[in-house]
Amino acid sequence: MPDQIFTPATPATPATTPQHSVEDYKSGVKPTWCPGCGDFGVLNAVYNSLRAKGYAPQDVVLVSGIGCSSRLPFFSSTYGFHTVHGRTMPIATGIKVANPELKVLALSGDGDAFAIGGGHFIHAARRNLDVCYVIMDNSIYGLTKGQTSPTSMVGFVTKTTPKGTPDRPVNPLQLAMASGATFVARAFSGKPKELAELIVQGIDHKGFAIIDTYSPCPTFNKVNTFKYYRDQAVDLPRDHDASDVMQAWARAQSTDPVYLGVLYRAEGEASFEEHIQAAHSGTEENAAAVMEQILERYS
Ligand SMILES: Cc1ncc(C[n+]2csc(CCOP(=O)(O)OP(=O)(O)O)c2C)c(N)n1
Ligand code: SF4
Ligand SMILES: [Mg+2]
Repeated sequence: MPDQIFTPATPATPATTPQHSVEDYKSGVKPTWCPGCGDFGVLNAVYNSLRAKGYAPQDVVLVSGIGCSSRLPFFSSTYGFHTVHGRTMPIATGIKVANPELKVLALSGDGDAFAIGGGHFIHAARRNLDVCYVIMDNSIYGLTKGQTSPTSMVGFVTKTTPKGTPDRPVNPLQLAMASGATFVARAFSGKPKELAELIVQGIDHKGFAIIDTYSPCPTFNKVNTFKYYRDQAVDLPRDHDASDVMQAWARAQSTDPVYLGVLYRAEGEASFEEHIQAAHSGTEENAAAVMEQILERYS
């Protein structure tokens, strides 16, 4: 069996001198979000993370679904693909497999990611697709004017649940971990500097990186406001061990407080693209050896 089928884990990104300014990543299209929307903070964090990485705009693709949050690619000079509701992951997968050199950042809402796109989310996670996925989680459907979403809390009152929803919310971090994601983080758009740093880490991570980002909708969600998250959210303790899945699970479960930062990270796993490339480059023997190595890893 060949010694080295998988590409070695990506080394930590060396400190780069940014060659671009934030202005280079702006499309010139003025964001159409309501005043005070949390998604402005996410957009700023995306610009700053790309600047920190020093990427040329033409080397980056922002992929989104449908929703207020999914408009984000319009406001960037990078390539962008505003797809179909819930189909952020299939399109990101196709782009990444067709051209693994492209830097693919996926961005969408909680409805897009966990309702109509929930099945795709799980499969992208278990394949360890090498994509960083920032979910702008406002616990509501903003674009369609305020319906209950998969992350709305029990009792949440909207037009679709006038007596309050009886359904328990999806916990995005636990869903990601249970599905096999190898980088699982939570952020808050009211802390865009920290979010930008997390996006850089998510991009640098080899494999599926999700950053569930509280991004308030002041127009339709009067409960989960900036103040609500400021009061509830704290940074992870310094001694948090992100390699300990049980510790990560417990802290993802916590509601008082809720934790911000990288809860879980598994290094060194091969990505979906690497599996595909290795299996399809070379001989039948090589493909068989790749499968043998995969089985060894997960046995
Ligand atoms: C197949 C399909 N079903 C439903 C819709 C209607 N629709 C558009 S956006 C959306 C939900 C958006 O919520 P979310 O993803 O949380 O994004 P937000 O607007 O809150 O940022 C829905 C149900 C659609 N466009 N396409
Ligand atoms: S409806 Fe809500 S999510 Fe949509 S732009 Fe307005 S504040 Fe933002
Ligand atoms: Mg939403």
